[in-house]
Amino acid sequence: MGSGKVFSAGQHVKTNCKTCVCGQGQWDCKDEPCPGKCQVYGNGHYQTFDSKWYRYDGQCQYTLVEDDCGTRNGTFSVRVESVPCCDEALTCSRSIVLNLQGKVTLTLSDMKVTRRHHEGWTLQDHSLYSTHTVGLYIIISVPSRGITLIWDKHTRITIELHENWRNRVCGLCGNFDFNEMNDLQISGSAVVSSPLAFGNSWKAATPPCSDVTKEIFPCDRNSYCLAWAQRR
Ligand SMILES: [Ca+2]
Repeated sequence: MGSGKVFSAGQHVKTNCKTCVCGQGQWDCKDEPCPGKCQVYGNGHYQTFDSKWYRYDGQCQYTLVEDDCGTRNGTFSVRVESVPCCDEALTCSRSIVLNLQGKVTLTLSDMKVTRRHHEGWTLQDHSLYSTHTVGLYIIISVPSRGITLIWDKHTRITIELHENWRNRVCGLCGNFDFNEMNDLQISGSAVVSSPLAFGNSWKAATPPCSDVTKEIFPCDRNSYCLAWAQRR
């Protein structure tokens, strides 16, 4: 594969969403669906599934991604909330709430995962998700739904979705339709707006919480806090 490494026949390699098998001195490659990846880190830096970058620094709970999108028959949602620190203008960590089919709620906060099972939870549902610690990260996998959450136990959260979710999700992570131009769509509307109006529209209904009215750049504030927040 051009890396100078020697592979033996039958060996598999995955690269750029292709799976290649070594056979008879050449590679036989098949395209595999590329998962979508959305991430949030630091003081509200976002990259959507369609690779749109923007900044939105709100202190409420927001929908990062869901498949309800106004249909009232959603099967999962991921909500995030910044946990402020220091002079209260910077984000120290994020608390993340994953709801699966209304059956279980997993809350990632204080460097750990807590779970709450709801009515309708059965023993068979235990295989719905798995939780692993890999190095500094906690990884939640929901293989049957093609959903993976990777959390660094502080501010960085990455969500990976199988390509089957293409154009079937919404939230701060965008709609995953491979077009970054339409990612900042206001909740419940087709209007594309500024990061401020867009971010505010994805605020969770409860508890009550104010809109962000102006963008705050952390460098304007306390330089000690900025350095501290970046280390986290
Ligand atoms: Ca899009």
